[in-house]
Amino acid sequence: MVKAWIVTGALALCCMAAPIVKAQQKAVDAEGHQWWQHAVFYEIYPRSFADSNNDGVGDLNGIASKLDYLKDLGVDAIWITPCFPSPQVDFGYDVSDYEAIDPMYGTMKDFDHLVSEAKKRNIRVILDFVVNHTSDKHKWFEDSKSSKTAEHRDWYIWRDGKGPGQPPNNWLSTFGLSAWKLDPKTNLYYYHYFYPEQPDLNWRNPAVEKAMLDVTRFWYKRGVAGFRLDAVDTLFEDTKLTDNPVLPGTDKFGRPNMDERYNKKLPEVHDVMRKLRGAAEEYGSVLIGETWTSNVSELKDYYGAKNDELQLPMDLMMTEFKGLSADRYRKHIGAVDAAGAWPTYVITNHDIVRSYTRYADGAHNDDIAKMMAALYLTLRGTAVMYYGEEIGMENNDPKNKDEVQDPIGKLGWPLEKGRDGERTPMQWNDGANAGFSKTKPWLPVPASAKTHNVASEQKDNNSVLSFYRQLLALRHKEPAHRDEAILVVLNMSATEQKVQLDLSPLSFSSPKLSVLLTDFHKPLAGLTDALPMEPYSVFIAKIAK
Ligand code: TEU
Repeated sequence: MVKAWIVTGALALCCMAAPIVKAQQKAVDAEGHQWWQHAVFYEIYPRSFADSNNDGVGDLNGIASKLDYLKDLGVDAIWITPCFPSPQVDFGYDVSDYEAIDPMYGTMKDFDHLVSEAKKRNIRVILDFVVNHTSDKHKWFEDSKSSKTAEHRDWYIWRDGKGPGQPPNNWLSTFGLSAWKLDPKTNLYYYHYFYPEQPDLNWRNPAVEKAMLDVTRFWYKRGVAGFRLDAVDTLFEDTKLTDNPVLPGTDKFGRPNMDERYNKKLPEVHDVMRKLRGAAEEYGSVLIGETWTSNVSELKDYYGAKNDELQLPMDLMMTEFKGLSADRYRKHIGAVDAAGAWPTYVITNHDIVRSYTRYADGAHNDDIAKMMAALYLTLRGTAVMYYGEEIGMENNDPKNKDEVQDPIGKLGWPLEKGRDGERTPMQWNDGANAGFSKTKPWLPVPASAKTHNVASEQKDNNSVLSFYRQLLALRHKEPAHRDEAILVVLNMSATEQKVQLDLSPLSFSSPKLSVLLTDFHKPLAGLTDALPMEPYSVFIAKIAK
């Protein structure tokens, strides 16, 4: 029976590693926590959140118009994925100017307005910093490719091919092509880990480092509270260009699998993290990392040996778990917690199938969504939500190749359908285009928008949205400091489970429980006997000794 349970308790029973506290980072509680440790971050994909000018694509004024909704939901900070000028090959992750706003999203004035309106509601704004590559239309790259002696030539990775028609080595782009593209102007190849329109910057060049650190300062001065750093593990490549070992099998693009040992996760990444942290510290800012790691030890490295790298490297490992196994989650969370740093939990984002769709069993979908919310939003650590999770938005994958927008979906169809499905418009109401826009949106809304949308769910006390709001309110109200503990019991199974609450191993011999939140369909009779946990349900109580 116990196997079906995850009992995550006691936010306060563990101690955390002390973060570095610099002059500008003010503690917000007696335990020395910073604001970002208590915070819930909310990721916004600006193309898809709210369309104020009805052109089918979301924008900054759209986001500003929804700040009251976000405040009411209980969000402390928004992370906006790239809203800078971009040819939009990778929907903004191909930046052609780091210090401006793409006109499709508005103006710098709109951005300043968003930051100041957010501030009035005590919501911080985090931007997305694409550190590994620029767009091929960035002026740095345009100059770089113009000649072998151009000022910016060495800002990117240029190499000779091995021979006629042969790239410098066997490295592959994660987006389905070779990682090298021959540029006819100078007859040399440039390296791109992502699309060919996203040439990798040469971070071994101090001029690149300086320019990029200055970009962060530009935004900190405008009131940005920090950055989410994109794809940090791809920053460096082996200078000898050693071929990657080929592994058995093929990937979803039909290419040989590779051990990306020579072009990913090189130790130099950590030097850059330290430098970015140095600049962040000048402004009391926070750095969140897109840190894809294979294990907890790798994740731990991103905090820095002296806590001098990322404050919030995202634990993305849970997003790769298949199915719901209490045992697996319990072990993982235990290991992350035991590592001693401050965890950052995530269950989905704009690159990953929506959590609602990933966990749905067809019979308990909303209950599962609430149960997963209770999991990652009550753990000791920071949580990063993805827009629409709070209303149980599901993936809406393209039905055929012609509908696909994300280039990897076109390249890899049908094994790789691309990421359109998890990027569809936010569902505000049950009207046309889910209330996102008066025009046909850039991606279609699913039929489930009729039931899963903000307006309908606000009226329903049992909706996923109502549960998220209560959960976030609780999170803010009940920090579970040193002498307190909160018990969180989750049933990760499809059958009812009875739990004998024996908290003596946690040194609560005769605990008094006061119920804070449940999502039971039947009222709870009392707490005298074993706790009857309905399928995929949540029970949260305060424990007093
Ligand atoms: O993603 C980095 C990354 O390697 C993956 O998440 C990748 O997008 C996914 O495996 C493809 O299926 C970041 C951004 O989050 C992503 O949206 C960008 O496309 C990518 O960097 C390039 O900037």
